[in-house]
Amino acid sequence: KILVIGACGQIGTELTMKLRSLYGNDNVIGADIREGNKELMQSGPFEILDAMDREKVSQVCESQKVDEVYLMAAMLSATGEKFPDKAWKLNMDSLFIVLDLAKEGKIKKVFWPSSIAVFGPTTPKEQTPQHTIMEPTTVYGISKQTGERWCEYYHRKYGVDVRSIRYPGLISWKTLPGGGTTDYAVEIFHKAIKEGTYSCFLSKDTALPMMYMEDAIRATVDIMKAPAENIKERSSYNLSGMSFTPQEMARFIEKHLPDFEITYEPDSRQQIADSWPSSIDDRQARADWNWSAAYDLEKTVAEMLQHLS
Ligand code: VAH
Repeated sequence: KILVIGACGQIGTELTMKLRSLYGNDNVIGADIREGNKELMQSGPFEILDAMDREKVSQVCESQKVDEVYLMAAMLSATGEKFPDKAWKLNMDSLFIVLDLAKEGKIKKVFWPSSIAVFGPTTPKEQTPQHTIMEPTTVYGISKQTGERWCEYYHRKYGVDVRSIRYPGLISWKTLPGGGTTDYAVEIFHKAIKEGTYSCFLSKDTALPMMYMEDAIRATVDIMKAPAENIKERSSYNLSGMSFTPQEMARFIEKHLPDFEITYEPDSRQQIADSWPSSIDDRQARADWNWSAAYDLEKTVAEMLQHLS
């Protein structure tokens, strides 16, 4: 059985639905601190679960015969800067709980999401390499960098089969983002359709690595399906979808909605975005488990507007 912890989140919701369609609704248990949307709640088993509750997580895995855990619960970059201690505790406690279950042989395989947030202002910004300087400046980034080190340690020392992807900013029409710095790339569509205008909290030329959710979900399923011997990176894999600025995204939206107006009012999230890369080199993921992105900016904008209109 598969357990998705954080099943009601931006990635978790779509990931749970995809896994249910692939492996059978009853074989994928969704779990989160609160209930999710109707589609998620009605399509398969669900548990109210605190990702930091070691006893309860262990009890759910045992009673439901879980052998794979996707740990999608986390506090993201922007919210993490408001509640540093909570972000560190949630992001790290939950990871140790799941890694320990694997170490004790209670589960067989773990997926754990990392992020481009592991990179910092001293990291090369263009085509950021798989192995490079990482001096993250957000609590979220520090927790993801540390988590990567622990995943590699548990794999090397205890043979834990944990796999990880450094997600870029993710864009979905089915789910809303939760407290990230890249959330503008989703909010902009909702505002463009409802109000015809959007005040962007990043400056017009802030280029960031981004990815359409369908690509991110496919990558997650693929890395977990790959033979263990192909997964050479046991910290986390760079993954690249597209790279664009708010202005470039606005231009593509204007092609569909000619009257759309964007203004720029950078807030505290600008400093976070400025510390991150503009584009990512994902050659190793392509080589090791046959990854390749399918969505570019034009296709993403068309799909988002089509589904949200
Ligand atoms: C955030 N969307 O903004 C998340 C992600 C790459 C960014 O980690 O914090």
